[in-house]
Amino acid sequence: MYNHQKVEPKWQKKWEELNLFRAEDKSDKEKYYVLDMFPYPSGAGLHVGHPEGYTATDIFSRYKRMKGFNVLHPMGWDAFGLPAENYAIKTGTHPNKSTHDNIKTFKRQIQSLGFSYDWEREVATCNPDYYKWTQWFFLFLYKNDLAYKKEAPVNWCNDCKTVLANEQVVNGKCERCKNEVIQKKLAQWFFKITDFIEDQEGTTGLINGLDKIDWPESTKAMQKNWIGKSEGAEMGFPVKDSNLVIDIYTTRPDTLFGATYMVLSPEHPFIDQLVSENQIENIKKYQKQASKKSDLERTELAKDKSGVFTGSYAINPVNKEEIPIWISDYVLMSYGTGAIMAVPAHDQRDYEFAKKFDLKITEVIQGGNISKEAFTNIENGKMVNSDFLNDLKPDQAIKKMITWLEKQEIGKETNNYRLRDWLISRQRYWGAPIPIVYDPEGNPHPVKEEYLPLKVPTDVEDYKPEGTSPLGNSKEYIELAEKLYGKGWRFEVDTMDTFVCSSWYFFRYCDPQNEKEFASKELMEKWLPVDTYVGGAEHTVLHLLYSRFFTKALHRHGYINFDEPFQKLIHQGMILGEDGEKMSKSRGNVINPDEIVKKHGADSLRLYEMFMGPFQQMKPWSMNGVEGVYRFLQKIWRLSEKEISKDESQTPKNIEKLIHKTIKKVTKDIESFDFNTAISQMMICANKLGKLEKLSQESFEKLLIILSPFAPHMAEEIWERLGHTKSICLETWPEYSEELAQDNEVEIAVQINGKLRGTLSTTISIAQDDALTQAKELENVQKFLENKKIVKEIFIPGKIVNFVVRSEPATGGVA
Ligand code: ANZ
Repeated sequence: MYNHQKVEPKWQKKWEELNLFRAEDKSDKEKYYVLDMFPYPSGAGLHVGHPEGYTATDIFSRYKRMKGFNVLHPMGWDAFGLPAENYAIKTGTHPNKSTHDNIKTFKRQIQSLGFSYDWEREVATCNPDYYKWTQWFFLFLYKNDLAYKKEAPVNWCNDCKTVLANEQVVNGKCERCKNEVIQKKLAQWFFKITDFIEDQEGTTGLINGLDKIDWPESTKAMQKNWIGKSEGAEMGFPVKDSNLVIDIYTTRPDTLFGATYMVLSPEHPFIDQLVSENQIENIKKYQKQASKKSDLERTELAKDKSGVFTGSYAINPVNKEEIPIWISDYVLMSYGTGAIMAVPAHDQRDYEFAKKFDLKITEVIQGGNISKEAFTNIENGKMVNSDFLNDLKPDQAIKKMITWLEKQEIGKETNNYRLRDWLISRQRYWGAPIPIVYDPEGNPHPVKEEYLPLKVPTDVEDYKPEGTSPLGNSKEYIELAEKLYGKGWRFEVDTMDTFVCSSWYFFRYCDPQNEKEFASKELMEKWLPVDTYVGGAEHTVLHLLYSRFFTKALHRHGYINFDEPFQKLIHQGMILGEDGEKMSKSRGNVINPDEIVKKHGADSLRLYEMFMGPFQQMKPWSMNGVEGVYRFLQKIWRLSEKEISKDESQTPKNIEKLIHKTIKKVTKDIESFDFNTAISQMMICANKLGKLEKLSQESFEKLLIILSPFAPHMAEEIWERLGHTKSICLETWPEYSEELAQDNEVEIAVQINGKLRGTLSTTISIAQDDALTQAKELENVQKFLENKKIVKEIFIPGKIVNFVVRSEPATGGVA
């Protein structure tokens, strides 16, 4: 009997002793970097979703090593973050302790699955020797004018008591705790990610870079959409009886003749100068109301329009018409210029606003019915009431108008983006401190590099943030600042968003012990970019965008010679509970991997997770499925107990063909991450081998080698029993012969008058005569041909034989 509880730890220990999975910095072999998204070591331990991705990359890494590559396959911990603090608040355990306890549990669980990580490269983002370099990155960006502090309305979560990046607000709610996010004005630190949207100084931008990487199209589309490039024009509208000029951004300069009023965002800086005496009260009241709403609420299409007239007018530069200037919350200060020209005939929001406040509507594109609604279809229609644009199509008119604006020097072609700079300061304890120090006048200065790491102070007892960071309560921190810089100097008390820590960990794996640099140029350029990156799809606009930004910043400043971090990206599909619902504690449908490992073994868990369905699709857990792969492994074990012959010439031809076919299928399927079909092919193969009296050693060993990335413990154990003294991991991946792997066995249906009467197992190339003869010999077919006359014989190669028959006239009498 195979005893997984004994065999699995035995091999895990051996692999570690032999250091088999170490990535060699110096090696003649071609490099290959296989990366997992490193986990956040939560208190709940590993769930079955983790091993899904990790098994896939493990199979792939083991396969690549056997194919002769020098594989870098590391693992680490994304270890700063809110839950550790919340846990500390609840239990009084210091976040450092609980985090390291959790890491220990995670590591034990991961190791119990036999993954082939190079543990010498392990990193944890909460360790000072790691976050020293996170702080270095902050300074690198700061010194290159890519990090700045700014007072701005920010997203504030009242539950987490911290600000959030735009990417962390989902439908107006906090991505983590689902609490409503409100707007607050605070001075915060930002990274200039927007500086990398377009190509610049030889570095491909965040948009164009997507064209050169092999990522799921849906993920690329989501990033593009998040960046939200919009092409249009910026132009100035002079204010009547004033020398103010209001700049607006529009994607539809073609509609300028239809601009019948203007709208400013309630936060627009010109408002005080525009508002007439009698409107001051109304405007103030309106501004106050608007400040309480989130951008999402304000821009909702369906919302009832509201606004106030300022009392001032602007001049439409193209027809010199005087148009009223309003304020309304549907115009955001954070987009474009914070002001718009309103074209009610061709923009639905403007239309509703104009209807509500009885403002003029001028049609400039013919084709709709503007007495009912705005005509927004840009493709069908022709310009009217637009002087030099008349009769043009809108897209032609856009170009012509831009030329006109540029010639008059009142406007120019401009792009706008939805992407904002990345807000990275957090008012929390358990994160990398921002390496900034303020002089007694309050001016910021970068902390000197020699003082890094600026450590998380240990004397903070109250982790609960009350709007300002808990680091502000540390005496230790104040003393250190005064010791290093002098009286009255204070460190910044905010910490960095944990996504900063995870934006560069794949660099550190290349050179994890380096004390002088975050990683040497030489080693980064040796290992990177990551060849295959596997992880969930939930980070499309967070981690995956931020990592690209960091890579591009390093590239622009000469640190590395590549500007995309992840060449190929694959998302695993989510594993649901047995009830088909998302696994959650409250539903009670969570599967604990430890229990599976104990009862069925790590190999069974690995195999099952790869067999349960297509890797990239969502799929429900099934305990029966686990039993199924468990039985398959038992079958493999029983094969090893059969008589095994070294005489290869005894192997039947069809078995030789089957082995080649299996190698081919498994090879191709691993390359394309179609692990489930690779496993079913190995199952077919094992079933056929199980029917033989005797196995040929060579055939069986080939099957074992290709099974070994999937079920490495059992493969090793059998390998050893077959008399090998070196690990199966050191074997070369078997080759297959294309000719032998050809699937040329077919089943031909034999019909009589279109009814199935038998099947013929034969080769695809069988000649018509032979097929007909063999078909007639089938017992059941003979029965139906009795006393019949064949009037027609039909043969479709590889598919069908059909006999059209008629009853024989009764025989007997002499004609
Ligand atoms: C005139 C116009 C006429 C517009 C028309 C649209 C249709 P995207 O595609 O998202 O970039 N806009 C500009 N700045 C705004 C702001 N700060 N808040 C709210 N709306 C703003 O949208 C650009 C369009 O959104 C701009 O083009 C402007 O309205 C509006 F038939 O200008 B348009």
